[in-house]
Amino acid sequence: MPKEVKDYLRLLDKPLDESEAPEARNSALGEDALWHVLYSLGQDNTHLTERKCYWGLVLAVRDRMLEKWSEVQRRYYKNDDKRLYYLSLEFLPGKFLRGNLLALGLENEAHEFLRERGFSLDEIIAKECEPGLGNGGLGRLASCYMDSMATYGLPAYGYGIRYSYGLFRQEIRNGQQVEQPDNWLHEGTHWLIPRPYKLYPVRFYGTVYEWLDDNGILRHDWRGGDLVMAMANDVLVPGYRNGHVNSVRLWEARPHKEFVLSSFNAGDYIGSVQEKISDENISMVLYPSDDAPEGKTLRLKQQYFFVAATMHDMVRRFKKLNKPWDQLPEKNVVQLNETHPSIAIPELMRILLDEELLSWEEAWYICQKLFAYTNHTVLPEALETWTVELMEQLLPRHMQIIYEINRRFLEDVRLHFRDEPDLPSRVSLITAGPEPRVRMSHLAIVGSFSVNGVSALHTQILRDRVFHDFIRIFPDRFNNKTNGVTPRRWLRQCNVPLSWLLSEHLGCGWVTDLNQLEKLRELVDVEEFRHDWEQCRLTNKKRLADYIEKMNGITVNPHSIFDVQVKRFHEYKRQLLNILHIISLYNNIRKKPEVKMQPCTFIFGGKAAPSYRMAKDIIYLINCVARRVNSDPHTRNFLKVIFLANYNVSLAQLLVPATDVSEQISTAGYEASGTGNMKFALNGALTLGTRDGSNIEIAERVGDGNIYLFGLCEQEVIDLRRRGYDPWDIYKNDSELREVLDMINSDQFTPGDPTAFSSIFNSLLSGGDPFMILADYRAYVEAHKRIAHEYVDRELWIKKSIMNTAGMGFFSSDRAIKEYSEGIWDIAPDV
Ligand code: NBG
Repeated sequence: MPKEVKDYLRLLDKPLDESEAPEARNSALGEDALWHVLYSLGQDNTHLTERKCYWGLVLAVRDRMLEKWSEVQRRYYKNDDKRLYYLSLEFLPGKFLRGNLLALGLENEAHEFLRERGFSLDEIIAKECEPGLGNGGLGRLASCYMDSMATYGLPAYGYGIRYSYGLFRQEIRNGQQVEQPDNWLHEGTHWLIPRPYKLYPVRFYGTVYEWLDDNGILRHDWRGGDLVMAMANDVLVPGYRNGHVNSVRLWEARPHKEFVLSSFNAGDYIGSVQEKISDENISMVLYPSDDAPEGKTLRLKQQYFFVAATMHDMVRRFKKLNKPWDQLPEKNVVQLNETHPSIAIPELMRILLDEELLSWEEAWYICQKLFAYTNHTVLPEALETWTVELMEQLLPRHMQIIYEINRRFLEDVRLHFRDEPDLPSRVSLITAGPEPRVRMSHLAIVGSFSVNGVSALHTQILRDRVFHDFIRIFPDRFNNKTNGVTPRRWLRQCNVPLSWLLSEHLGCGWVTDLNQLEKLRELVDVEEFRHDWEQCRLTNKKRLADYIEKMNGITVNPHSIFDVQVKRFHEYKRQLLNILHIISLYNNIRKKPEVKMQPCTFIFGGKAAPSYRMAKDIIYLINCVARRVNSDPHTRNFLKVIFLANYNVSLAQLLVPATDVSEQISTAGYEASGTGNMKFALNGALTLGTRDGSNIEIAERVGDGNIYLFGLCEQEVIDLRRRGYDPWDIYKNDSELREVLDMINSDQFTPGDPTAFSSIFNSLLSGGDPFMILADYRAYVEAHKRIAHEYVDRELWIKKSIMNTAGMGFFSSDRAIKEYSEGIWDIAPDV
């Protein structure tokens, strides 16, 4: 293909494979879109606007997915497939239109339809709104997994909550984070299919009554309290070019009674509407905390609300089959994404015991064969617990069941571990003390047949430390499933230039078989290929530079190193380490202006939980440093610091393909896996990382020479802490670092306000530096020096970049989902 044509297509962002023949259908996509503008939207379709075209297209695409979806559902019943229920309180699907067009092979047609009417697909997609129904890694992982399940053809359903407000929209005002509501449904969305007839009651509070059945067995009946209705909304998830469509069912809270008639009659109009408002509150808003639970009643209500509706749905489908109950786990498996949905275990027990009148033994046998639990964090403060008092109030029957599960479990433990009198209290589902709490992770472990971690190191830490006692009790229950990311969104969709280049040389198979990227190793020595590789990267960097110019009003040099750290703000992720190093770079340039430095653009993005003071202070520090550095005429040709507001999936899609250096610098032992690291390396960025989470596995696959690992490993972090770690020693001995810290502890970055960052300074020194930032500082600086040195050698750098992409096949979510389905779920594709 002549070069000019290639470049032209790159710019146009046109579809890359000619095999994209749309599925046979009588009418064209554009015709259907026009039809929908008139008949579904009820608008004149002779005068088209961008908005009308968008929604018309959405409905036409949806039609095609629905046809496949209903076929697939019928097949599940006909083939009597075992089904997977993936329960997650968070999903972060990103924008829908492009991904769905790509999966169905309709991108070309949509493009033409819009072009003929004077609109552009890219521009329309830029305006599409993104549902932020998750906080970060956990929610995005759930969406990558839904994509892979559909592409693999698994009989699977996602389940979650249709929050009216997703994670807050972040604005930066005077350098500080300001949270704004994310009203993503303000204009409605046709990607959600409401099912007003799929409506289940969910109970809260109330009283448990006891009665004796015909066999003299004590039975329980939970009655009274408040009822809320759960209404289904389905989002369709198409597989990639395989005619398979699954769905994610998101529950929306609806008032049980539209109006409470008695108060209405008494003239209390507001009072009667009040009840409606508080019922709907349950699905109103996503809790904005990542890696830290929010111990509020409403959060527990959300958890039970969605779990109760989901178990109801599963039982309803199972009952249609007329099979005995012991077949429930043969025909279904439930994956709990973190402990958030673990109330499902006592809820299913309640259904089987109280409604289906099974014996405890039968019910427990079923549960233990049905549930599997994924743990995503080792932070002690993030392990979820609820007070017994709240549970007893809100879910009295479930609390009784948890007591009974615990009683039987501890009896067993005492029997098998007679010489360890402390063990029962350590593994108990309920803590001792004046305010006893239910440990949700213990409930999830005891009630599941599988417990998995999300990277090799993380699973090892679960075994050695966090759940050590349980390993001995349930030796076969624990396993690892290293996370993965979908190549459809994280390469094919977000990096069109590189996708072109890959398909030209390797064919299109890599999109569903990422191991084919291995073949890139044969191309590293081909000069023309390296040249094209670099051109692709430059195209992406220019696109990002344009965005930065537009959003932040700052010009950045696309030939500078784009060094990116985007993720939630958390002390353990150590954005602070990054900014400390930037300040010292700044000092060096000012002191030695004669030394020519490789220009560098440091880019940050991410949200802090609104109540996490320290994380917000760090955002403020970065912005204050940015303001100073970017406006300093001595340094601004060499150093730029950019904070991009409102980091989300769409912004990640722009950043990932334009990044040279991916910062993955958590304190070793703290990041369960990370998935951002995978997206960057897949797109040819080089990782600067600690030996933490899946960084270790990335290094194994891309090769030690193609990644910059630095700092203490997990064991060294523990050892140093045990030996006694004093950050003051480092402060005293490292003059460069001391200067940086003293600047933070003065008004250098906040003229007139010398105490703005004293909390940060204090935490790093008198606070003992809990995340070992100073301990890793020197090693981090040295790694950066190596990077600046090697980046200049373009041939070397591009080879390393190619070797990164080549080695990332393993980190496809397709691989992860295959491992889950073979190793845990025991389900097979139905395609
Ligand atoms: C996060 C971890 C990440 C991991 C994702 C997905 C939570 C509770 N955990 O390291 O911090 O990549 O889960 O597994 O959000």
